[in-house]
Amino acid sequence: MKKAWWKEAVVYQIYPRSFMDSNGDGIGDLRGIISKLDYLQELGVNVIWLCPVYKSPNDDNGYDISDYRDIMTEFGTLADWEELLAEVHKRGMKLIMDLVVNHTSDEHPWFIESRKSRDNPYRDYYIWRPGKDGREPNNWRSFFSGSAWEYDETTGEYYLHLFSRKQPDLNWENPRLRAEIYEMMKWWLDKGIDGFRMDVINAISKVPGLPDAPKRSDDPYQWGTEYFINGPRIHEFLQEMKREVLDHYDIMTVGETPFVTPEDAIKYTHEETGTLNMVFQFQHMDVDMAPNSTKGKWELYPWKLTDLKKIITTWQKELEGKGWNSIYLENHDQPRSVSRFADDGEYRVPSAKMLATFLLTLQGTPYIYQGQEIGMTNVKFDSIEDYRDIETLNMYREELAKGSKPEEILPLIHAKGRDNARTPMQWDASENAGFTGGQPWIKVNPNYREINVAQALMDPDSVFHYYKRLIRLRKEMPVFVYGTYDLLLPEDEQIYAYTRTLGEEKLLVVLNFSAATPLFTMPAELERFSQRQLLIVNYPVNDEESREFRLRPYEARVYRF
Ligand code: TEU
Ligand code: CA
Repeated sequence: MKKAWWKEAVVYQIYPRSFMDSNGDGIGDLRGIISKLDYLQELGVNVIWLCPVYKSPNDDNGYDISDYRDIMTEFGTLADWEELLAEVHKRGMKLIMDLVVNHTSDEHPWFIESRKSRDNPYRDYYIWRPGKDGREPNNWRSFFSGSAWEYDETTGEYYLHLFSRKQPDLNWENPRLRAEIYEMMKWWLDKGIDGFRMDVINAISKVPGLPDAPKRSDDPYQWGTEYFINGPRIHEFLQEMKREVLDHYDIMTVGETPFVTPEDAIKYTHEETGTLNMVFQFQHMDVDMAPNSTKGKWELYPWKLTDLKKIITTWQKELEGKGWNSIYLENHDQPRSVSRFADDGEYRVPSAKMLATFLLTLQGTPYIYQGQEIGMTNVKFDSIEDYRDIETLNMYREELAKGSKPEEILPLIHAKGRDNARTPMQWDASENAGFTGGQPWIKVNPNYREINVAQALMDPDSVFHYYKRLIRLRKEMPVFVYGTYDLLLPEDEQIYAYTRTLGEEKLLVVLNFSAATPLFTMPAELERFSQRQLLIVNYPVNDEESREFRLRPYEARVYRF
């Protein structure tokens, strides 16, 4: 397997709006991030992924871009950004930027032109179609509820928007558009950034003709994913991007690619023939979604550890030696992992450490989402008034219109809503968690008095210090990065155990995903090793030498043989 800096990296994801506010307007900003770089350096991460900071009317918090070459006014200026990049590099860290090119804002100058007339030179930058029998051109559903088409009075046609109506999809069939995107990418790369995270990049090629999706539910609008996910020209477009842009820089790229299988992911990330270094897959994020459901993420479904193992193991084994995994348990679109996959109450601290162990001992590049390193949890606001996320608010309205009651919808939002991950970063126990001196744009999680960075830095047994130790181990021992993964105990519903092997070196990872105390027995196949060392554990131990022991709730151990 080839070595690469981006395989050895540990990435930290920043959602700027909620990270740190430097000027008291209640909104996180670039100077706020600069003030926390020492903290990130102490944690030991070496790449920062910055969610969009470009000019945006913020219909979808920066994922609706109105100027690709400028900074959102609320976040600061281009000069602040240049300083951020320099400060990141000064600390030996790297910076990757979000690249959102499936769509722009409807306030982008291209779209303002495009909607003016049917023969405007920018018309073909977007996807316009006439209506069909007085209705939308097809029955596709938007990710953010309702139709994926919006009627525009000026020219009497509809435009496609897979996300909000303020996020019109770009037309990648148009070579002039593609050339403009590549120029824009080079503009940022020439400033010295270290790569891109590419937003829904596998949705940019749509099936010509944009056919209706099969009717799978009573809804008037249906998921049309088979007509735009991994579409017919996707690899051609990415090969072109690679040739024109990516190949000319020493950078890392990660594609956000919903609905991909391992087979698809290998095509994207293959060491010889791929175009991206790695992708974000979503199969493990769907483990708590009912099979064949038409409801998408908005339902409660109890997940099973054996299902999670199957998914992760398939990805670990399928990509081995061919592509490269990215490993994540949460991000700005997902609930908090400690609430979702473990226990955010009595066992919050061991749970968060157990999940940290999982994240940092799989094969692939790990991504830590802001706040995960202190075990931040989901939030339960009582009223829809306190929510800000467009996906959540649109779903709420749609469900109300269908006759659901608020008390039926709120539990779904508490479990799955994107705002779970978007409450402000909890820096200390002072008002508003030290995030802002003003009124935060979204309420802080009321648990900030116990869960915050100041507390975590002071307590040597905190989740933060555990992450720090794990990150250091990963840096020191190549087996964490390059070792092959092999699953043990495939049928166990409580214990997730696996080995990692690189030459003569072997790790054994034992994770208790339950509040029970199951018995663990050292696998016979490891007995040939004369020496064994407990590298890290999230509880005090006095049975380091035992071949058999009871795991405590959410206990995690990593042994080296
Ligand atoms: O998300 C793309 C995506 O697939 C979403 O539908 C995701 O599955 C959903 O948010 C889960 O609830 C990316 C960004 O990460 C997201 O923040 C943006 O809203 C979206 O693209 C549009 O740019
Ligand atoms: Ca601010």
